[in-house]
Amino acid sequence: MNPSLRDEATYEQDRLERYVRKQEQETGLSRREILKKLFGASVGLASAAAFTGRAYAAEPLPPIVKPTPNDKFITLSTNRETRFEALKGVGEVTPAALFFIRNHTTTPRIDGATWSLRIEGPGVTNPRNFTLADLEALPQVTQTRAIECAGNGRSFYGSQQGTAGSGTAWRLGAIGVGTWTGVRLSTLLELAGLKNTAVDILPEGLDDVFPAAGTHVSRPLPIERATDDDVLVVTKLNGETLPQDHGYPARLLVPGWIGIANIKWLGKITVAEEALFNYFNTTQYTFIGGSYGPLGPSSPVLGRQVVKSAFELPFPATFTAGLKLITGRSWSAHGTIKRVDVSFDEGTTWTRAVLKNRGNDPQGWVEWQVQWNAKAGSYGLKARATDSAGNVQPVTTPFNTNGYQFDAIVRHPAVVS
Ligand SMILES: Nc1nc2c(c(=O)[nH]1)N[C@H]1C(S)=C(S)[C@@H](COP(=O)(O)O)O[C@H]1N2
Ligand SMILES: [Mo]
Repeated sequence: MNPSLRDEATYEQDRLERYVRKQEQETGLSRREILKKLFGASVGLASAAAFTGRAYAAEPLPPIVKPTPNDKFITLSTNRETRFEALKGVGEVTPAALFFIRNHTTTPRIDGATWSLRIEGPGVTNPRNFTLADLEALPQVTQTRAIECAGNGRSFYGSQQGTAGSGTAWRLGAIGVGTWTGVRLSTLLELAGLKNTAVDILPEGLDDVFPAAGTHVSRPLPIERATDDDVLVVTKLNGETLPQDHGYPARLLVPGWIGIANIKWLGKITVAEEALFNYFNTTQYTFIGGSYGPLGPSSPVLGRQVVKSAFELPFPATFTAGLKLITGRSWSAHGTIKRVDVSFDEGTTWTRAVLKNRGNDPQGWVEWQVQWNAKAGSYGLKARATDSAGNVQPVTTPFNTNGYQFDAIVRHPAVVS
């Protein structure tokens, strides 16, 4: 893997190149024609690089609306990673101000008063629009659940396993646990006359077309999952209006599934009577490369997330010698966390951590703590979680090209002086 692919801009460029090559093969169109289809005639046609550059240069809006100060967030191109040390002492629910942001392009500025969500397609008999007032008049459900990027932990493929995955180089802060309020998607689908022949839905965001995909951000979702009781169209985060950066006026919430399933700024949901494929469940968000082989019809598509743990410490951490109360969080999309073990000696010996909110929400996380008598030296701190389904964090995660779902135990460097 070319290490420069870890840089976001290079990565987007690489994705665009891959898209263009695939289109050349599939459609027989020339590079020039494909780029023209993607970007229109007004943009120079020299190279994909020129397009990406121009597209960003011409964009007048900052990609993110809310303040993301450096002591709380790490800036990664159009994205913001929550610093885990900023979560120390804040409780189970991530405040909106600290919630990580993953934007493929730019937060759109949408007027909730004129906005509506369209549900249409061959899989419904009664295509219709829902305004914000329509949504708020329907029965409301509130649940505390995580949203976590599929690439959370990606940087550790490179730093721990020596094979960098391509994409945003997150450490472990591409996760937030919110208390979300909204309407069951199944309620909306029923009102739109859901047919029993429906197979997949395609929820689409109102943010800009993502150049590498040639479409709006949109991730196909099987109707079986879409109609589960925990899948919501949410309009509130932590009891407040959904913040602009997190999907205002409405976003999808698909608990336990990779972040991309939780489409922000929902504009349209198409219900299809066939399986749907686009960039977001083929080129991206599938397991390819390494032992998975090249992209093809049998490439595994990502769905449910994995088990992870993180220390609420700066990375790397520094201490003065003495007795320390070390805190962290663990989470699993497969249930609750039953047990967390922490090692201060590179995994030779382990201490069982005390879990704070035992019986934590499924697909939320558990806060834990453990005492450490820190003596001068350099250390690798490790935390290993076990969930209610019996999943234990492994020592390594098999490589995949796009660096998804790194669930291995992370070595957190620490220096005690
Ligand atoms: N419309 C739209 N929805 C989107 C995205 C996006 O760029 N556009 N990013 C997805 C990804 S990859 C993730 S991880 C989550 C991030 O949600 P957050 O920014 O609210 O934390 O939103 C998902 N939904
Ligand atoms: Mo993501």
